[in-house]
Amino acid sequence: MLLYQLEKRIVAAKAAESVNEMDEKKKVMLSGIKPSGDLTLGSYLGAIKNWAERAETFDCYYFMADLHALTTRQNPADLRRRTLEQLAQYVACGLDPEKNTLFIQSHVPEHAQLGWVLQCYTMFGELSRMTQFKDKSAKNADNINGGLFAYPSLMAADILLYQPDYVPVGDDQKQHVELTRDIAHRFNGVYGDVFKIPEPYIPKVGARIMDLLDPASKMSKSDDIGNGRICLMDQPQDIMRKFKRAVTDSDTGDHCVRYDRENKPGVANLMQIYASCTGRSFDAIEAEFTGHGYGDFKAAVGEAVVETLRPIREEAARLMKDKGYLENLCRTGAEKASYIAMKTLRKVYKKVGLVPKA
Ligand code: ATP
Ligand code: LTN
Repeated sequence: MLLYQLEKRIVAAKAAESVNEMDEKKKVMLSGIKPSGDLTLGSYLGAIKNWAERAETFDCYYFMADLHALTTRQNPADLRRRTLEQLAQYVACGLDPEKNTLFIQSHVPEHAQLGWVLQCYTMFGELSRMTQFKDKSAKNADNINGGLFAYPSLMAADILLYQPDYVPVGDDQKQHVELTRDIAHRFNGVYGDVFKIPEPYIPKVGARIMDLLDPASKMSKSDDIGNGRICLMDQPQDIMRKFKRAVTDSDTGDHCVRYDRENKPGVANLMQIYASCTGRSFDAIEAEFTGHGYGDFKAAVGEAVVETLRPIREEAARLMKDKGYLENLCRTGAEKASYIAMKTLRKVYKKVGLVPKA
């Protein structure tokens, strides 16, 4: 009997080992969003939706980039609320905490620590060329702080700590991931192979959802105008109202709903949103709306968005009421993340010549 139990344990241990081996072989994916505003349809279609679809095939790390949010002035109470709300929304959008490591950036101090080291390996000229820095400095002319400028070095640290293979981002963040690769190459060039060189991972559909009232600008969560963006927690009637007002063009023919990013940016954006929410191709959408005007089309897009966001809004609202669950989630996530982050930071500190703590 005893022997039988022992054999059973050996079989179980072997099975666990092979699962671990499979896990070890999984490619690593990592990304973050700063809680600088309420998450939008752009955050969902351009980022989180794609993340949720990768959990089975990748070892995934997703975090709330709260330290990054400090680069623009935040109201402390709002920042706290939004950080936890974002965690609830990650889960509601389908990021299963059992399959993904979800955590708050400031709970893993290695991000700030490696961020400093990597600032010393990022050139002033490189940081000056970053489009996001130029955009944000123009928008926050009275607060062009050092953090805003050095932001990409902290982002490089966020990424390189976990040695990911892929970093899924919208196309506005591609430049930062490319700079991360340059920083990693530079560091490895001096100290040997410390960092894995990550690839940006840009979704084909939904890579850039534009503002409904200004299709030349990205739908952004910290843009305070409001009517051109759809937030994940928006009520159905507000979503429908915003789509009704969405900017199109003066085309009136039977084929006014057609994909032409350059000449019909408003319509192209609505088609992109509709395609992302329904899984239909642009050709199928053009066929569906042949002979229809923009009124019908905008109502259909609005309804598709309402139905896409309904379960997310309801689940996020339910989770927000369970503070204990959310706190537990970020504690476990931070513990898992710290384990990997500490290993990388220790290696970096040693390489650059910092004396290890006794
Ligand atoms: P902010 O307005 O505070 O700068 P944001 O709304 O631009 O923020 P980020 O935190 O910069 O959002 O983006 C988080 C992730 O979501 C990034 O990978 C970004 O590329 C993606 N993303 C954000 N907005 C959109 C959008 N409108 N379309 C597609 N992807 C988006
Ligand atoms: N800079 C990103 C948010 C961000 C991020 C990251 C994304 C911070 N750290 C690491 C991917 C990987 C943004 O503004 N969207």
